[in-house]
Amino acid sequence: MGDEVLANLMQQSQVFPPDAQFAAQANATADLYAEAEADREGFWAKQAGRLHWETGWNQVLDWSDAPFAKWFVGGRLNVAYNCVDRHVESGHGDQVAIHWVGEPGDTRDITYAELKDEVCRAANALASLGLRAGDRVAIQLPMIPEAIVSMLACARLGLVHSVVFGGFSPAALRSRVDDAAARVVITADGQYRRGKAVPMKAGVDEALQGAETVERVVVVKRTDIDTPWTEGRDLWWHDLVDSQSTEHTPEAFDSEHPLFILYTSGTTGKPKGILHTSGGYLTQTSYTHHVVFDHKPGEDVYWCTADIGWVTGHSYIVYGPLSNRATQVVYEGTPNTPHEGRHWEIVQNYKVTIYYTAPTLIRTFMKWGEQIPEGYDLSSLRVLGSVGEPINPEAWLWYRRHIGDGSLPIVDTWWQTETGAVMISPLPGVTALKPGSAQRPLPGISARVINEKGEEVPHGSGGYLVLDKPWPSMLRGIWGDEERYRDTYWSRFADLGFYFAGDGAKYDDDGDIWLLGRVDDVMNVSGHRISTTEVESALVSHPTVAEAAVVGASDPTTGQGIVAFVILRGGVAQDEASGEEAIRALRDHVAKEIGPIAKPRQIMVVPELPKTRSGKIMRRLLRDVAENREIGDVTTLADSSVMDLISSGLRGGG
Ligand code: 6R9
Repeated sequence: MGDEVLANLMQQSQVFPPDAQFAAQANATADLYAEAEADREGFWAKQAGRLHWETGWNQVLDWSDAPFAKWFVGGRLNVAYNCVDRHVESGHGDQVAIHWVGEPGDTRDITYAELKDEVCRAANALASLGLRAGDRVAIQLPMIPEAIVSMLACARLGLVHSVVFGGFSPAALRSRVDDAAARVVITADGQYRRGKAVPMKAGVDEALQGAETVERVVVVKRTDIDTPWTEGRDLWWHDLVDSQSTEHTPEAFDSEHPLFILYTSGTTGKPKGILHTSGGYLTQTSYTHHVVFDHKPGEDVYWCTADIGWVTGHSYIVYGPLSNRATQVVYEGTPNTPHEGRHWEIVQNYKVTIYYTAPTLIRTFMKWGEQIPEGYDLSSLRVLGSVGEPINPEAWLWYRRHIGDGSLPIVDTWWQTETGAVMISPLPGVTALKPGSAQRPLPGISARVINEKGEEVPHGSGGYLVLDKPWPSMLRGIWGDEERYRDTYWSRFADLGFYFAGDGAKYDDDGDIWLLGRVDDVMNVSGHRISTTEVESALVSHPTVAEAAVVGASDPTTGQGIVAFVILRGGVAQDEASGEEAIRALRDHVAKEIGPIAKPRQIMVVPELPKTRSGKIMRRLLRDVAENREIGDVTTLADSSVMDLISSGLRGGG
């Protein structure tokens, strides 16, 4: 069954060959695959040539101390110089780097010349606090320009940033500050969220009580709310930074100099500080942003809707796009403030050409209805992207039809905090697209789907996704925990030396890769492996369902039983559709789409689903509901009240 489950969905899926006109101008060409295959290291060396190196490398890859990689050994560069100064020096200082849109409607356009000045001022400011290369700086900021400036100022000085998502709790911030022994924290007085100014600095103060490593807290003034203050420790950004010189000479650092730590969220236990370094990371983020999004500097207007608090924001708002001299939109707020057309209004106003978002948001847009985007001129768009979880074919097709004019390429990009940059994705203009499949490892990347024994599975079958060759932007470890690094990623297939991604995947008959979700999200029902994603896809393909989350709940007879939580589309009356009749129809629909074995044991209609800040559904919490347990830790939820809403709805509605 495990091998059959997606067959139905895959059979139905259509294939969309690239448009000839698009292909003719595309950055990517089909021969990149063969070129990289023939000489992988040579290929990456060529991509590293996209950057400015102060000193060239003498070895492309040193894998002798595997799983600890060194890329571009002996090379020296300054990451911030590559993202900012060199564009000014090449005569593009007047090009807008950032079209910033605040949630309340305030805006700022920042050119590369202005960005350079700001980054230099901030670097001088941080240096004046006594910070030295290698020191750690924690950053908890809303999506304001200072967030990007802070990251670049750190990179310029060789300081290691650790960005903590703006919505994270004081406890989550504290554990990250302690783990990295941060000397400075950069934050804001408050942030705008759904039309309201909410405090941020107060939470930081709570987090830092007794935090011994933190000497200074730098505070950006974003709102008008009252801000608690610790004299001698706290400094306003405008007092510290604005008066600094705009001159700052960037120092070149070793290619393997640490660039940032980013903690992965959503797992139980101590968060893992994923460590990334400079040369290899910037090479792969730059190259992938260029080929995967077909980005043309000076022509495109790019918009990645992620938050800088997660890896997509690091790689595809800051380092990839800026190293490629992108003009990009950065939006501070939520997609429905003040109205559900906010994103499309921004696309229309700034003539956005490349739009990169997450499936969860696409399904939210579906829920709001296509009449919302229909009210705007989206004709500037030419490439759409998706990241964060498997995109169900239904959402893919909606995205293409209602946002992409029925014709735009959609790149479904698979990667992880750990991989640093996109690993598996179609190439626009090259790949014939299949809705729901991430398709092929990018040129220069090697991935396989293998079974328990480490053997590659045949086409048409599923197994574990592994990365069998090192790549430039791979994590260099878990901060301060070498053992955990080896255990987590390299122990499962230790004999083979493969990196285990933690995702299940399968090959279709053409050898294209379909991601099936985390392996811990794979259910086992009567000995059959069924992916939560497959059942969710089937549910969402029913006209009454907007969004679905599926968990395997322990079952005395079948091992696990399938429990589904569904949000109904706007316009479908809750009581009518949650009636027995409608639920039976949904169960039958799943049986029809996948097979009777995939019929959910139980379907519950809910108003919301519990999600992390990066948009991933927290199935762990839904399993608690499905198994009638007390609900576990909710601190990594984007909105911690969601679980109350779900539980009370179920108690009320039965
Ligand atoms: C970039 C990012 C990583 C996990 C990963 C996988 C899931 C991300 C996906 C996808 C299917 C895609 N994931 N992109 N699954 N198709 N296009 O999301 O990083 O937050 O570390 O999450 O997200 O399960 O293992 P991160």
